[in-house]
Amino acid sequence: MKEKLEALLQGGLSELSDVTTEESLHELRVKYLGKKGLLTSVMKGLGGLSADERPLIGQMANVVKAQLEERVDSVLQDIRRKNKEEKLKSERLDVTLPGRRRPLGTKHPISQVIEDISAIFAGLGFKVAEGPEIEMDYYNFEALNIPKDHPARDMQDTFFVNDSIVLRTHTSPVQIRTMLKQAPPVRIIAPGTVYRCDSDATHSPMFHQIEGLHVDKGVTFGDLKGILTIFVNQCFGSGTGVRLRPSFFPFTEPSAEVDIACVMCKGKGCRICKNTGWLEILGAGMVDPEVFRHVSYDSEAYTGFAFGMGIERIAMLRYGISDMRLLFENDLRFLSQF
Ligand code: 2NL
Repeated sequence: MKEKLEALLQGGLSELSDVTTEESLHELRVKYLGKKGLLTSVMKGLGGLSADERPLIGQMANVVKAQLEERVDSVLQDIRRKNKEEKLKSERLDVTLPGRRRPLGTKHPISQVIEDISAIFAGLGFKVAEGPEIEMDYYNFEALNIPKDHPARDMQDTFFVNDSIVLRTHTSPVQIRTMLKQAPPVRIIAPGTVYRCDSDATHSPMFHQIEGLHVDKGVTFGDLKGILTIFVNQCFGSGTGVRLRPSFFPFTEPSAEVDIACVMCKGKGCRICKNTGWLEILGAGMVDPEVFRHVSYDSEAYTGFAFGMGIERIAMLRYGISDMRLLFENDLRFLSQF
């Protein structure tokens, strides 16, 4: 029995030295020290021993048991320590690594141009005014002296919500609303989205405009020309040529169309300016007394100038964009260039 116990101890110790997991350690403990384990089955032989051998072997069995238990405990500590070390190693985190950068967005070229133009006019004392995009026919047409038989009033050109409500076709109704709310002097610009029932390579059914209005005592056509010249020089570069041509709008009298020297060829003539050397960028004029009558301004006491320009056209000239549709497709390859 002594030999059996010794063999059991050696076998146990050697098996324990190869154990690497808590599960297999548990299996070994059961195999050697469990209720139906190897040590128990050796102990069952105690009954067959003589009275003087029994205590000696019994004591020896207790020592073997204690040694195996001690070893099981220390192997368990080793396994747990090793597992913890590995876990810490695999979860190691370098807090000094730089973070992942999110790509930054950019402003849409239309927004950029609206902001830049607004800033130029802010410097000239103009306040920004806004109004609804769904507008009364009265503010969009009637108050602006646009007669009932005018082509702009046709279903072909205007989006009608119903008989008396339209999607605004220009931002002029914002200025009408402003004049109805406040007495002169008025010095505002009205940037915003407008709608026309038209869609092809050069027309979008939704586009953007900035209009300006200045009403006070003694405002002249010379003031209009002065303000527009300053604007053109700040927007397209100082020294940019400006010319006014006579024109007609129902809401201004006299009216003019404003050209700038071609930004591409500087007036020499090219494809962009169709060899004229000039680019039309806005319309303007002195506010028609009929408009003042609709907002109850005294046209004997007050005069005013107004102007309007399309943002898309200015953005295209400024950034060299050839097709207006690019501005509305929201293709990031295009938009991220600005
Ligand atoms: C153009 C021409 C223009 C106006 C807009 C205006 C507004 C009021 C009274 C009088 Cl409330 N006029 N606006 C005046 C002249 C021209 O726009 O070609 N726009 C793209």
